[in-house]
This record gives sequence, C-alpha cells and structure tokens, in this order.
Amino acid sequence: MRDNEDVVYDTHGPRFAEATGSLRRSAVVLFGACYDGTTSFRPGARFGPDGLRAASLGLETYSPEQDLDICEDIDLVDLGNLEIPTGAPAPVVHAITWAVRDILAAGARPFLLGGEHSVSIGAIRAFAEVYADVTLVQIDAHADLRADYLGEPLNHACVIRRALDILPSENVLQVGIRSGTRLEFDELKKSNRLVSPEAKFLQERLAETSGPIYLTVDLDVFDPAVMPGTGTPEPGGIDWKTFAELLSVIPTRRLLAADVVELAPQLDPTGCSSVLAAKVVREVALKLGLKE
Ligand SMILES: [Mn+2]
Repeated sequence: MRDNEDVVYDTHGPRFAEATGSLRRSAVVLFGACYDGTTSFRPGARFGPDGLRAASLGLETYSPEQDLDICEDIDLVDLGNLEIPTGAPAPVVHAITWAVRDILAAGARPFLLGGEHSVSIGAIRAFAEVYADVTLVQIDAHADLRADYLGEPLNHACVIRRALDILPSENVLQVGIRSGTRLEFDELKKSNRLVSPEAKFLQERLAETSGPIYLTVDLDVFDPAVMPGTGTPEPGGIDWKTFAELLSVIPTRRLLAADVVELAPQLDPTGCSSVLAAKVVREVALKLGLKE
C-alpha cells in the first residue's frame, strides 16, 4: 500500500498562469493527474493538465465576470503533476487521495486538474473524510452511476456511484446530465438528484444543504460545438454563459474543493477547447480562493 511519502510532484513543467510555489495555508492548490487509463472511447485526457497550462498563458488573469484577478486577489499555487503510475486506476486513485489529504491538512483548498473523471474519486474520498457533510455538485453530460464498467469499479463511468458509496443521496446534485442508461435515468428521476442546467434550479437545490461544496466539472457538459476536445462528447450541451451563471449561484464561502476533468487537448486541433477549459479553471479558482 502506498502512503503519503509517495506524494511526489513533477515540478519541471509549466504551471497554470505561471503560479509556481509550495503548499501553504489558504492557498488554492492546483495539481495535475495525467491519467486516462479507463477511457472507453477517445483517449487523450492524460494531456489535459499540460494543455490547460499552455492555454492559461494566453488567457488574461483578470475575470471581468467576477471582477477578480487570479494573480492579485487570491493565493494560487500550481504544484505540477502528481507522479502516478499508468495502467489500472486503483493506485492512481490512492495517490490522489493522499495528495488531497496533504493539501487539506495544510489548510489549503485542493483543485485537481484531470485527467479522466476517475481521478475525482480519490479527491472526493479525501475531502469527505474531513467534511462528512459535503455537498457534491457534479456538472457533467453523463450520469456516471454504473456500479462498474467493463468489470472496473473505478472506471470514469462510475464516479458518482463511488461518491454515493460514502455520501447520502441528498448531498449529491447532478447538473446537466443528458446521457446514461435507462437504469441510470430511472435512478436519477427517483432520487431527485438530477438538476436541469439552469442557475435558478441549482440555486434552489443548493439552499437545501448548508455544508461545504466539492465541485466536479466534467468538461463534456459543454456542447461539442464549443468543447470537441474531450473523450466522450455528447450533443445538446451547455455554453459558456450557462456555465458562468451556474457557477455564480454556488455560494463562494461554501466552495472548498474542485476538479476540472476530461480535457483531451489533441482532439481539438484549433486549441479552442483548451482555452475554454482554462477559462473554466480560472473562474473556479477565483471562487475557490476568495473566502473573506
Ligand atoms: Mn463524467
């Protein structure tokens, strides 16, 4: 079994918005998990973290929507990419669990860059250890409710099922879901977890809980017209404006951890998917970083 001594980062590459530095209290701590070992359709999410960083260099650090700047108004650190093995997901999920435990123990706020969606499993587990009353907000095209997929319980299609192993159903909100099996949709309808991707609905549902929020953004929630650079594109998705409105109703004081997953930059030769994804990271980081 790995332990926290195995939490090692590759510090040689570029960082998001050139935010180098070390783990410290109150910082928003980015780290990459370059993993796409369970991808079932189009691989390439392992290049997501570095694609996000490359795109961040062409993006303003100032957000007009939030009137905040990631270099001036929050303490942002990008630790680099977590060293993880290729192959089966279990050691990867385990390493990410330890990495997020370290970040939370330092009093900082974890922000994981995927990688495919299975990387979120480790981060959600570590967060729920510290915050048992967590509300998990999933913004995604896919239900991700399979017990296992192709025999693998840590598959990217099982992320929310694994979260439901440890969280009560009423603490999970599934926003923008438009793809899944009949069984998954039957469960979504019965469980009341499905939230239409409109800010007013998300706001209403978030008012039913009061604990800290973990936000997981699977970029395939966006329409393939604006986000073709992802492993499992699904027609009928949201645009930037809808995403910004959804984010705006998440109470800033409650948002304590996040991940953005499933960018496969090489699947979009225009590079626009990476730019959109980097803008998502900038906006989420600002919300995560502003607490006073
Ligand atoms: Mn997903």
